[in-house]
Amino acid sequence: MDVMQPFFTNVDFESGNFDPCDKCNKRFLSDLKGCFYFEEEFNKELVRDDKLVYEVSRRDVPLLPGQLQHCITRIYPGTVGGEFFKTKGHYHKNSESAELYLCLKGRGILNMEEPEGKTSYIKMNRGVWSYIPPGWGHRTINISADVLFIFLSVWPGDAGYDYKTVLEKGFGNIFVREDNNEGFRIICRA
Ligand code: S6P
Ligand code: ZN
Repeated sequence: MDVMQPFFTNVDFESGNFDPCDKCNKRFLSDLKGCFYFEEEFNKELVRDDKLVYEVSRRDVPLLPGQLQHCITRIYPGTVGGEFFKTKGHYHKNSESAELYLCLKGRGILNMEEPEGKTSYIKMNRGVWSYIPPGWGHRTINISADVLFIFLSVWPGDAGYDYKTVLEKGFGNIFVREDNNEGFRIICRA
């Protein structure tokens, strides 16, 4: 039987550079259709400039129980009508799969929601290591006006993704910029 070889990745905490990178996914505004609260602003922004919103860099790890998927996500600063740039967000298909997020740089929010509608969020800055329990949908948000938000994730090999539920139901809490550019406020959709 073939034995899987140990391996490592070089991670630059400042830039989020991930080397070697087996899969690098770039998500542009056009990939986030239906994710932002201010739809009219989203459409206008898209015509102006289909900006890069975030990038995910990962190694190839078998999608099997016992394996650990891991990656780096870099979310750029920006807003759509005041709502901060964010990831698409997902539940894990295997709802028994938890996940860990460690913030390396910047200021962000880990926004979570579970199927009954309970909501929770954690403020992330360098050194904050957050635990997403099984069953919670999750999405991350860059709340800085000018700095990348970079975090590292680790999750079970067989977790899988469910993007559909988040796209159809959305999340209850929407994070928007305060007028003074310093912080955020929350719009509750429910
Ligand atoms: C995977 C983990 C992260 C996200 C990444 C992008 O379980 O939660 O690696 O995939 O932050 O977010 P999304 O919602 O586009 O997959
Ligand atoms: Zn996840």
